[in-house]
Amino acid sequence: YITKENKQAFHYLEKQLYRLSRNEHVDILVVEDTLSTRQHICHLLSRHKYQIKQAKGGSEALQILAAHPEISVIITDHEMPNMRGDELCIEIRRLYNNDEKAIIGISGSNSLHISTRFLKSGANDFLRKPFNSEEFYCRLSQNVDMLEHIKTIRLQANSDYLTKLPNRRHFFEQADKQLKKYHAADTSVSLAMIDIDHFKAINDNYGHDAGDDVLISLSACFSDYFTDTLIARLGGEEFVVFFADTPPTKAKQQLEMFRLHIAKQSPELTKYAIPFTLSIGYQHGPIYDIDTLIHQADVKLYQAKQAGRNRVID
Ligand code: GH3
Ligand code: MG
Ligand code: MG
Ligand code: MG
Ligand code: MG
Repeated sequence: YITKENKQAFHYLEKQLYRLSRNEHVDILVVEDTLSTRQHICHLLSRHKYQIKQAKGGSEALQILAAHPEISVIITDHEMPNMRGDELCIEIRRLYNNDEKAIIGISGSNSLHISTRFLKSGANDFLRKPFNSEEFYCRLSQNVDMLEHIKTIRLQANSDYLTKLPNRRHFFEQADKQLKKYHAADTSVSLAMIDIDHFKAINDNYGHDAGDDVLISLSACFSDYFTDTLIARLGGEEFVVFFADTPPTKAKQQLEMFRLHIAKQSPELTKYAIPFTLSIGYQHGPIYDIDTLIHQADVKLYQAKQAGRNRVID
């Protein structure tokens, strides 16, 4: 029978197994000038299935980091010719935030100040050489866990839970950036507001779950019709498509094809075979203020509703 102890052991094993399969996608850079130490660390890393890159010094490390953005953890020695470990930390922190890369300093020096120096320079953790391999693995995986948590939280903060589309927050942040970029390049942008027709009636007739399914099914269709766009669920049954650098004729054509596809295929797309249609308001620039762009597209959307729904107004 299952005791509390072997339940705990099982849980621990499960976690270890998860980490081993995860580590195959974790890229680590080892910066160490002493060959034997470098080989030892790489050996430990490969036993836990991490992906490994190596550098003999700071400048080589920076080159490798620039060429391999997938590297998420840097393990660096302190005493190295040309650049010390703490100097490398400062340089890495100038270029990369600590929510995207973790740094673990290592040193064989007896000085009590090395760990402080590392931490003050932007390192997340420190190990004194020679180190216990279990401690090495623990500190490393805790740092990888931390980066993973940040990634998950960021993704959750930016996506809509129901449809998995980018959410309102993500949309406004990104649209603002893109507007600035395209304004600078003097390229005109455009935007479409998309609203499901009589959605309240769908909820009333088929139930809230069926309504949810309509939202999910519709959301899954966007990527088939729009490329190079920023798509988001703004709220309720309202979606936005931001076209950067798409000529208006092409954008309108894509919207019209999307509207037609939904009008024709919606019963096949949804779990409960629910027919539904879309009203779309399209506004073309040059407008480089997101609120104004949305407001203008909203006016067109309102016109589409007034004109009988299931149409694009530009
Ligand atoms: P119109 O054609 O004028 O747009 O009419 P409508 O019924 O689509 O618009 P209205 O704004 O009256 O109703 C929108 C409905 O969407 C009301 C709200 O309960 C429903 N709704 C909003 N968010 C969700 C959701 O996440 N799931 C479901 N199932 N319904 C939602
Ligand atoms: Mg050294
Ligand atoms: Mg409405
Ligand atoms: Mg609606
Ligand atoms: Mg609405």
